Amino acid sequence: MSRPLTVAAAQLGPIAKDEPRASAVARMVAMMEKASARGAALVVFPELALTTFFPRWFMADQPAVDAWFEAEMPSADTAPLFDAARRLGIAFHLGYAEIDGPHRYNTAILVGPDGAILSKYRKVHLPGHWDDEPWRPFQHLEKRYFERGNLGFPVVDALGGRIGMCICNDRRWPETWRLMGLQDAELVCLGYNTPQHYPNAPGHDRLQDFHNHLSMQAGAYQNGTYVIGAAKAGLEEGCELIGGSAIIAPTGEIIALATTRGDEVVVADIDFDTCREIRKNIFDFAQHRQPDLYGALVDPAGGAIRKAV
Ligand code: ING
Repeated sequence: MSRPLTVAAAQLGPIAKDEPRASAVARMVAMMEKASARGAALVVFPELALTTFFPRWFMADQPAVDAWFEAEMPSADTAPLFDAARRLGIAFHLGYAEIDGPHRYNTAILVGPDGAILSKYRKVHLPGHWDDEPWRPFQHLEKRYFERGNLGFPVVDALGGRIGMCICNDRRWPETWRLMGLQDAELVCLGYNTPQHYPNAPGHDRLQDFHNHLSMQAGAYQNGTYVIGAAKAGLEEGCELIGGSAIIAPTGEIIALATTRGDEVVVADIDFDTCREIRKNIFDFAQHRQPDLYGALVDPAGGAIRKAV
């Protein structure tokens, strides 16, 4: 049998520091309408999609930091997204900065076509640094502003398939993908804000787009899952962010690709059953994995295997 679904990646162009949430939300609703008109039943938005990528600035004052976070979801500013979901009968994935009591997370949610929150994920692999490093043309203070996610990597039954989520830097770590693959994920939704220039590796500017797709395509292929990756892209407050939003098949092939660095919707028809072509062959986990030999992968010491070599 086949389990078809039409899906969309909704890439956002730059969001200015002083752009109100309502403006970003209006842009996203317009893209939901475009995606719906093209038959999409799910739209994936970027990481921290409601505001500019604020971790690029050092802020000592916690109230100034908290102004970039959402204390409730939905709120008056974000309710139009949930209203559009119900009006259009379309699900969406949204990345945002979450306050949960004394805790702060880089969060993503999956919302159903009835506006119900079906799943929540909090970013586990937080890149960047903790303290003010003014030598950088722009900083990356996710380790300062967010706590490590505490919800694991949930995979839920939704829209006829098994859907997982991750966020940005998570996609670079194979553990992210395998933890969802072990839960039989058939679609992974993710958003990202990835600067073209990475101050720690100035020679890597030319590699950012390649590493973006390499990470998502490898994750898709090695776990037999579709991937929808949506960028916040373009020149945002002086920082050039890559685009390359893409929809990727379980074979690792890119089946839809954004070609601009602005607001852009790309759509593809998927079939969750296609995942079986991978997961019942070269990546049949039950047949071929050797987990009794993988202990070093979760050894907190980490270095044990080096001593063994
Ligand atoms: N952004 C970047 C990412 O992982 C980064 C951080 C860029 C890490 C380049 C390493 C190299 O795509 C976020 N938000 O994680």
